[in-house]
Amino acid sequence: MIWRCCDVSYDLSERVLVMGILNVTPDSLSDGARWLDPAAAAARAHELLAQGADIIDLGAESTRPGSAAVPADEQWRRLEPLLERLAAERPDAVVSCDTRDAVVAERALAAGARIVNDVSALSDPRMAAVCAAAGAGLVLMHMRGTPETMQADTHYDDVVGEVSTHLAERTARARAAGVVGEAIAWDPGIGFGKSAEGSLELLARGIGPLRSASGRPVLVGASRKSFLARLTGGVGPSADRVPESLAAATIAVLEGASILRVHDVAETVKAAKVAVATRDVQRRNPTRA
Ligand code: HH2
Repeated sequence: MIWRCCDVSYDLSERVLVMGILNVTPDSLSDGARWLDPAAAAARAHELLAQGADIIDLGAESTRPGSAAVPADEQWRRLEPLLERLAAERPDAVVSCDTRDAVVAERALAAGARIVNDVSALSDPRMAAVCAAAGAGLVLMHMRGTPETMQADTHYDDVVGEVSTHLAERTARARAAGVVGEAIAWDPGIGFGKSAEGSLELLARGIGPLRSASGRPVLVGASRKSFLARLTGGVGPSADRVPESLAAATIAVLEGASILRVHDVAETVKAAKVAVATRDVQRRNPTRA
């Protein structure tokens, strides 16, 4: 299963990619306000790459529950100096831009990003054409509503089926605008308009069906999310959720995920190695009843 991201192609039949999160926002859930200075953000990107990140996911807009949209110009003001530095210092590094705005995606791709991570799965009508023109990788994530409204109703009769139907419809839209199938990855959108139970259900029994339904790699973003703390009684800061996040990453790989979007890269790289080796043994020798 190939994932095509501009001039980079990943064979994700067996390999798992670790995508390191770098939010240049004042208010992101876990790393808000830490990387507002472009020099500090670039140093963090270098650190994530040294820890084994395959991709750096740059976000300039928090999408935590209840958050308001950030204007495209403000997103770009935050992103531009960092993208410029990375293009100069590490042109080989694969950068993804976490944005819902086509104009931001377009500028980021022109500045060297190779992937667009769209948590709204094409809410901007120009987004698919922008990605198609650049040949960019495109992550289509499921969310019901917007970050501002998404937790108002988290009921689903069949969360896996509804996510799958929604992403299939958005994939058809992307393909109609010229995005090649090999550029697309699916993401169930853990925590986006989901109850803690819904997020757990997607992790536990959603990944395989989404991968089969799409024939595309599945990205999972469970890192430090609150549904994990609900399971462990954790009330502390999200940075304390590393063990929970590693457990979720391991489960995601065993369930068939190909891309892990995480804050704790060094730890996840190791956990993913164990999970991938385990999954390979399982694939070669399926358990007999
Ligand atoms: N989760 C967040 C942001 N972007 N993108 C994808 N594809 N999948 C996710 O699960 C996902 C995402 C939210 O996490 P974080 O970046 O830590 O927080 P914030 O939105 O507050 O910046």
